[in-house]
Order: sequence, then structure tokens, then C-alpha cells
Amino acid sequence: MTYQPVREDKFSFGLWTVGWQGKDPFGDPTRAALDPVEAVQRLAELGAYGITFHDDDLIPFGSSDAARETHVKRFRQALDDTGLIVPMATTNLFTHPVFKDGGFTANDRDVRRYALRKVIRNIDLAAELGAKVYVAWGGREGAESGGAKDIRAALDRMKEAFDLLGEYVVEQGYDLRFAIEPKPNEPRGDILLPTVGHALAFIERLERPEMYGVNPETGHEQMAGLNFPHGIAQAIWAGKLFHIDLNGQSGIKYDQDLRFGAGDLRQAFWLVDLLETAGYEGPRHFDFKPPRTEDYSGVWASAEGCMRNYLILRERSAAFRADPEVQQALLDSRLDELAMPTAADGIAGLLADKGAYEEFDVDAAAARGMAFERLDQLAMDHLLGVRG
Ligand SMILES: [Mn+2]
Repeated sequence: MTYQPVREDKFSFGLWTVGWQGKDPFGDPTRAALDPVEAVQRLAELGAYGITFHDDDLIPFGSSDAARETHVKRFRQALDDTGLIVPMATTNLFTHPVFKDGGFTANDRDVRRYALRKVIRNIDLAAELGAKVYVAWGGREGAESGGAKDIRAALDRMKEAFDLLGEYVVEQGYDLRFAIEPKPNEPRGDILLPTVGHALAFIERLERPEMYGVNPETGHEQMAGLNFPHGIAQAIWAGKLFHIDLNGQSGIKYDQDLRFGAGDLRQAFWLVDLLETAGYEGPRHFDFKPPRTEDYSGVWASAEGCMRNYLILRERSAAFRADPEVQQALLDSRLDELAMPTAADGIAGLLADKGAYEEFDVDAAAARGMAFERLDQLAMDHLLGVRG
């Protein structure tokens, strides 16, 4: 296997990922700025199919209309030259000081109105470039202190913002859906809609819930100590996995944004196994940061590594599923039984079934082993490449 990505693999990268200059809270940039045109060309050469952007990644904040037009024109030309597409776009509502208390939920009403106009402006560009998903990450929507934010009022404003944006998209006739990206903290002390579960519950309160899904990021769930494949499985189960941000994270600490496959490798294996067997057809989008130790050859090596690790894990998952011993181990662990309804005979049948309760041998059932360890070791053997 060469693990050479092709367009059909649907790998995409944010302009801000390979373009990250390595500026962090403690240090200055370690790399020069990357021309978006070069990002498009290099990613196309590496085998990606798409590139995504925040408005300000492509058009520096405060650009004149003429400068804006030039930036978009050059970018569009690079897309046409390479065949790369823009599957998703998003808005930067976090870098400029005006967003220090958030965009959609800033206490300052003028800032909220400005934020909505900024998003709408970039939605027009996203639609023009053919994006099908519009991501919203509310990194500054939150608080560091209890009295500073009325959370119920802030959620009212968050709902109002998403409802207005949905109305705008419908009125314009755009073929665009929204994907909300949860994160528990960083840069705010506590961020609103901190996990996949919070976001899924919020979406059901919106006026047009069918237009909204989630864009979960590996590291964001893992920063909260949560199991990322489980969160993704619930999003798929709810029909809400509109987009996904793949990266790596080593446990509960700051947002590491490592390349995909670094960090928790076992969760990465189960995640790819899930995406590839559950029928997810959206982009495999990498939202990572090449460490600031790297020069540009290291940046491209890490972008290549994201795709390579996905392809390796996809192959390992397929080998695991195809292994007859695994198939037997799955039966021994009674996965087939889990897929059966518990009471297809209905409540009357359940109540009439003496075997379900009165005559049920509790001790015998309690004594039955589940055989999960054998199954998990087979998975580990496949993951480590020592089987098949
Ligand atoms: Mn992140």
C-alpha cells in the first residue's frame, strides 16, 4: 500500500491550518505568511480535494472592496487551475478585539449586529464559491466569571442569531446548511455549547432544525475527557453529522490541534472505523496546527501525515472487519443481540413472558462472560499491523 490520497477520499484542509504561522500566547510567529494561492496548489498536489477558510484568512480584516475583489479573484483562479473545491466556509468572530466578549452573544448589542452582518457577508461568498456547509465556531461566546453572562439570555441571543441566518439562507435560495462546532473552553474560560451533546440539544430549539447540524472536532471533545467516536456516533444517529474536524489531542489539556492520528491513536482507529462503516459521505476535514517547531517542509509533511494516517487506519479497519476471527469474536460478544429490538413483542408480550422475569435465571446470566477482551485484542493486533 502506498497510502496515496485521491480526490475521492474527500480530504480537505482549512486555510488557517497549513497557514498557521506559529503565533501562540507565549511566542511570536515562527513561519512567514503563506499565500492562499500556494496553499491551494500544494494541497492539490498532495491529493486533497478541498480547501476551507474563515473570511479573514482569505481577505485580511479591514480590506477595501477593491482589495477584497483581488484576493477572491486570485483564490478563485487557483481553484479553477487545480480543481480544488470549497466544501465549507466559516467566519472569524474571535480574533479582532471587538469580539472580546463574543459575536452572537456579546453583551454589547452593536457588536452582535456587526457580527451577524460579518457572517452574512461571508455566507454570500461561501455560496458563490459553491460551499455546501457553513461552520459556526463560537470561540468567544462564553465567560470567565459567573455574573458577567446571563447564560439563558445568551442562549436566547444565540438562537436568535442562528434563526436569522437560517432565514437569510432560505430567502437567498442558497444550498447551504449550518454546522455548529462545540468546544468546552479556550479561548474563553467556559464556552457556550461546550460539547456535541449540548449542540444537538440546542439545534432542536431552532426554528428550522433541519438546516443545522454539528461540526465536531476530535480534540475539542477529548479536552473534556469525552470519547470522540461516541459523540460522532450520536451525531450520526441523530442525522446531524454535517461536517467533521479531524486532528489529534493527548488527553485533557490545552487544545493541541496535532495532526490526525497523533494523540489518542485508539480513538482515531475507532473513529475511522465508524466513519467508514456508518455511511458518512461528507468531507474528511483536517483542522490541525503544524507545530511551531516546523518550517514549511514540516508543514507539508504534517498535512501529508494527516491523510496518510487516515488511509492507514481505513485499511486497518477494513482488515479488522474482514477477519473471520473478528466476526466470530463479535458474535461471541453478542453484537448481533444488541442490534435486535428488546421487546418486538410489545409491552403486552414482555409482561406475559415469564422467561423475562419470573423464570429468568439471573445468576446464570450474571455468570456469562462478555468476551470483550478477546475482541479488543484482535482490534489492537489489527491496529498495530501484526494481523492480516
Ligand atoms: Mn482545535
